[in-house]
Amino acid sequence: MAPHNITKLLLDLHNKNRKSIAKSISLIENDQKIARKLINKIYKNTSTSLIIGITGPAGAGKSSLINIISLELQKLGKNPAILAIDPTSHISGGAILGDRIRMNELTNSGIYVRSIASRGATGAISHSIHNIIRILEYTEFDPIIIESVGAGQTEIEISNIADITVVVFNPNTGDNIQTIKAGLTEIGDIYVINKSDLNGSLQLYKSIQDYIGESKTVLLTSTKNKKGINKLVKALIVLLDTKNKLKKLNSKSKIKYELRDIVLNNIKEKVDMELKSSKSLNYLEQIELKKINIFEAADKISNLLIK
Ligand SMILES: Nc1nc2c(ncn2[C@@H]2O[C@H](COP(=O)(O)OP(=O)(O)O)[C@@H](O)[C@H]2O)c(=O)[nH]1
Ligand SMILES: [Mg+2]
Repeated sequence: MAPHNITKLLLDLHNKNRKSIAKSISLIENDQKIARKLINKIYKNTSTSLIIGITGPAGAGKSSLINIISLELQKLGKNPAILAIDPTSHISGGAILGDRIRMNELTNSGIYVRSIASRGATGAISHSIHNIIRILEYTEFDPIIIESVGAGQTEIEISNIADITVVVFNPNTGDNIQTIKAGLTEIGDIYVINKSDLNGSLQLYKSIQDYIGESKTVLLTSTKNKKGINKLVKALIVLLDTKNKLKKLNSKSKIKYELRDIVLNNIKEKVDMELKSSKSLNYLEQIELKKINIFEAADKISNLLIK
């Protein structure tokens, strides 16, 4: 992209032009070099919004909840944007339509909605997500709501990015205390048992409440019957207010997380390059011929990197 086009893009972004937001996000997803140029220009006006992460198993009702919550937050004067990370979708975007359609009623509301494909490549999404957030911060969306399937199913750990993490369960997907123990119980600020209109939800609610204890909010909701939504919105508003004050305190650990991610990515690129070098290919042959063992070769290649 020519420099004058970046200038134009920046100007459009400054004017909160929708197309320029979409274009910037696509750039971030597809062209790291230009993305970096763009982010450099806006960097000083970012880190300004609160991030709400909504995670939980597929089918729990995350998208349905976000649909309602974001409209409620808007009624209360907030200016939310939504990012849906879909681990099943590919760059072509076919598979993200499900979320698009369900979130359709949002399109006339002014709420910005975008699905991002989580690609297989390690770090790809976590690498771009911070910069996508920056674009939305620059265009003054706040809060930014991120939907992701958790935990461990996408390579990003949403709680490392979000200021507020909401974990959604439902009685349908066979969630029980066992699956719940597997990682999700540590990260939530709010726990939601959705589909309270279905059998088994109350039991699940009680066992999660027992397990989590009094320190965190546990709520029963139904997007179908519009039950429990008000309580959820209220809990979010309270957290948004408190986190706003705490945000400065938290930012160091978040910066460290992203910094580590960028450094790891840089190193990974170097490793991939080195493994393609003639020296490395030579070691590969020697390993195959059992002339050298794999650990010895790995040490030698590592030393090539460090020098
Ligand atoms: N019975 C019932 N179904 C719901 C409720 N909330 C969502 N669903 C349905 O559950 C399915 C998955 O919802 P979705 O929001 O896409 O879940 P996600 O995968 O977590 O984003 C959809 O068919 C929804 O219509 C609810 O409160 N009650
Ligand atoms: Mg969804």
